[in-house]
Formats: sequence, C-alpha cells, structure tokens
Amino acid sequence: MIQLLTPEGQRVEGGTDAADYTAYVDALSDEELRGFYRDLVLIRRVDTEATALQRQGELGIWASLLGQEAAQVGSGRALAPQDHAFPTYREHGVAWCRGVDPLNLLGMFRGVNNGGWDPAEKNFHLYTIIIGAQTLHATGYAMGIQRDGAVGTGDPDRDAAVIAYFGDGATAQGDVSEAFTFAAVMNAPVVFFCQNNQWAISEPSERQTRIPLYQRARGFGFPGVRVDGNDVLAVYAVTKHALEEARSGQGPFLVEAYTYRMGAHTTSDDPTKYRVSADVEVWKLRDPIARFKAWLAREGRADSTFFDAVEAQADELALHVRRGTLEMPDPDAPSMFDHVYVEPHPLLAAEREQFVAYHASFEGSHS
Ligand SMILES: Cc1ncc(C[n+]2csc(CCOP(=O)(O)OP(=O)(O)O)c2C)c(N)n1
Repeated sequence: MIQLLTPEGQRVEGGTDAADYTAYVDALSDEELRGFYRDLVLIRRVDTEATALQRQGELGIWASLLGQEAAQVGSGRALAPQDHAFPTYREHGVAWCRGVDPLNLLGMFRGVNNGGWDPAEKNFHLYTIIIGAQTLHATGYAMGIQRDGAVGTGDPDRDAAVIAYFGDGATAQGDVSEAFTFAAVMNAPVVFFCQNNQWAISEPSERQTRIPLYQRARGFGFPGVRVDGNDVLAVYAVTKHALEEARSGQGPFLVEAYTYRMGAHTTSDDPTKYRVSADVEVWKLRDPIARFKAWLAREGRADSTFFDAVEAQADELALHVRRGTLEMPDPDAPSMFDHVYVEPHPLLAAEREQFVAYHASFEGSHS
C-alpha cells in the first residue's frame, strides 16, 4: 500500500514504492498544500452540517463522507480542468474540488433538484445511485474523448482523462467488470477510483472479494495500485500518476483507496447493528485531517493563524449551507419533465400535460 504520511503525520521517505510518488508531492507549493487542508476541513464541515440538517428533518437522507475526505480531496485535486469525473452519491469532496456549490448536493438530498449543476460546465457528472452504473458511463465517455483525439497528443492542456468513482461493494456488480473489460480492450483513458471504505451498507468487504481489490486490475490487463486512502498526499500522487498514464494513451488504471466509512452508510442506517465500535475507534486514530494537520504544523508550512482562519471559513460555509437549505424554494413540480430529453418528445409532453391536469384537479379541494 502506498503511503506518504503515517497516521502520526510523519513523512514516509524512500525505500518503498512510495519513492516513485514523492516527486508529485515535492512539486506542490505550500499554498497548494494548505489548500488541501482547507478543502478537507471545509468539506467535513459541509458533511457535519448536512447530517444535522437531515436529523432536523430538512433533508430526506444524507450519505456522509466522514473519514473519506482525503480519498476525495486527494483525487479531486489531481484532476486537470479538462478531465471528467463520474461520481457515485458520496463524492461531496470531489464535487467541492470541481467547484460545485454544496447547496446543489443538499438540494438533491432534500428532494428539490436532481443535482442542479451543469455537468458540462463542471466536468463533474450527476450523482449515480445505481451501484456501479457510472463506471460504464465513464468508460463510454473515455472512449468518446479518445475518438475525439483528446488523448496522447502530448499537449497537456488538451489531453484528457476520465475518473470513475465507486465503492468496494460496487466491485461485485457486473457493470464494473464490464467497464473493466471495455476499458482494457479499448485502451480507454479512464481511472477507476475505488474507495474501499470496507462496507457495502452492512456487508463487509471480506464478503465481496477473496483478493485485494486492486489486484483485480491485473486480470483485466491493466495496472492497479492500493493507496492509503486517509493520506491525502499519497492519494493525490497516485491519482495524478494514474491520470497522466490515461491521458498519455496508456489506457486504464485502477486505484484502490483503502479507507474507512466512519459514519453510517446513510442517515437511514444504524451501523451499530452490524459492526463493532472498537473498529471505529481504531480508525479514528487514522483520521485523514489530523495527520495532515500534524504534518503541516511540524513542517512549519502552516501556523495557528492559518488553522484559525480555516475554522472561521468553515463556520461561514456552515451558515451558507444551513441558510441556503432552509431558503430553498420548492420546485415547480412539472419541471421534473424539463431535462429528460434534449429534444421535445411527444410521449413526455403528454405525460406532463396529464400530470398538470391531475394536480389541477385538486385545486380548491382543501378549502
Ligand atoms: C444496482 C443497485 N443495487 C443495490 C443498490 C442498493 N445499495 C445502495 S448503496 C449499496 C452499497 C454500496 O456499497 P459500496 O459500493 O461499497 O459503496 P459505499 O456506499 O460504501 O460508498 C447498495 C447495495 C443500489 N443502489 N443499486
């Protein structure tokens, strides 16, 4: 497993495969490193606030990313502007890195939008609830950009790659195996980014695989690497390398970010029913934010003024998220038909008309 920072926040230097990745981290400025920390703290704060809002009845459900911040920020910050990301429903940290306002995410979990952001503007596609389906969308998209000639040209501003996010449970879906097969034989520029948070709701990863997940890639004919998913530097370096390979025409890559889902699967679920609290305690000691903060402070790359400023920014963001959620207008119900097809469609128009008439039939019935 590639690790560049120990849980105590000490740099792992040389001697292992980690040495191949240190150059990526050495190239980062202090400003960029502090930016990673800011991202980690801010997105955790969004998550905390969203969980609270769900508990207060303001969101229908929330899928927490607690514990997975480094896997998401590390990989999200490794993306180039022209790359495309295909997320599942927990990628709030990647959404943040792509510039999606967290209110769009909360709106979806509140049930007032279907995502709300423009995937073409952010190169961040809509959340996918169907487990593993987006790995096929990502592979198809990667084959598309390959055919558009945006791969392996040698121009770093033009060459693009696609990243597909999914969980350990998703690897048991046929869609993921199909995506691996197509990506391999087509040499598609796609990085498969598996966040192995060790649970597929209540199913532990031992019930899903007999071998470490990253080793599966070899059977399909492309490289796979396991990285410490709680180490933002290692995730950044490994993902950056994988994306470079994909952009330069070397084909797909599997990154398994080994991490832990600290919270419930979603707010609808009670993990105390199926996992032991001792495990949670062990993983608390591997907290992705604490280790990075320790390293930044030890190295003198950030001081208390900076850490305090980030806390203040987190407070502001929490307020934005809370106020914005409470002020979200209910959507005009027929608008759900608006973006189903690009072109007008007679069947959809008829369904919309029927829906509007049905709603109109209730008018005045409450008076
Ligand atoms: C095709 C499909 N089957 C079942 C479900 C129900 N379901 C929702 S989340 C989940 C577990 C997913 O686990 P994993 O892929 O490890 O992702 P995680 O939620 O842990 O990030 C399941 C089975 C679904 N959404 N889609």
